[in-house]
Amino acid sequence: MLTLYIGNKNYSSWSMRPWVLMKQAGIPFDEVVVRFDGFEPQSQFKQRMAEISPVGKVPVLEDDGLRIWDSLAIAEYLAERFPRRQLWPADVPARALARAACADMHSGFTALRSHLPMNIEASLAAVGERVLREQPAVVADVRRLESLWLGLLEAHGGPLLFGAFSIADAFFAPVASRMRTYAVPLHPDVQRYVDRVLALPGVVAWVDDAVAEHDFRPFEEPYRQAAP
Ligand SMILES: N[C@@H](CCC(=O)N[C@@H](CS)C(=O)NCC(=O)O)C(=O)O
Repeated sequence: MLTLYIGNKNYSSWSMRPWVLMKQAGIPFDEVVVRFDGFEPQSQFKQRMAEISPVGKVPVLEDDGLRIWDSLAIAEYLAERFPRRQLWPADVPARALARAACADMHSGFTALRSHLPMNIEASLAAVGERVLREQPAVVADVRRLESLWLGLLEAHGGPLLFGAFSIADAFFAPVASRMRTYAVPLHPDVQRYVDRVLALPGVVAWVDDAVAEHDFRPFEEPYRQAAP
């Protein structure tokens, strides 16, 4: 049995990716939530994660004693372990582009990630409007995402980035959630893609759990002062 170690569902965008991937692909697993109480070395989170991962971060996937850290490595492992689930596109060029898109998300879009952190239960339209007004780098990230998604949707005919659900959609699911939280205005076709991602059963299941968490973590909250 697979075990996935994750952080708080409301905040942990990196945990969301493999969790959604496995749920959506029908891969059974147990989850262990390691609650965020801070990322200082003395925090319970870091002390617990130090026992599980060499980098002390979530997510970590455990399979029969093997522990894999890092969301992208986990996705690659799952694709190899469950080849029939076709987690990557079957076509070689499409697969290469799907990997490029995931790697891009994994290492890029830093302005968007830092100014619009994932906060599933929150509705922060006014913050989104202000950030887009004051942070040209965030606008540039959103525009680049739009053009990446539009190009892939057009090339593969939708409804998801590579036609059927793939790792790429799981990797962009936290971004789709940010678009909703911060009410980011989007090209209509991009908005439809975001809505489709947010309606995937695996994403809905994660969002439902996140909303039920009721675990306000001040250090993850640059924009809200107190629990709703
Ligand atoms: N590149 C890593 C990033 C993992 C990551 O940064 N996870 C956050 C939670 S969403 C974390 O554990 N942070 C703890 C820390 O920064 O010490 C991945 O893709 O898994």
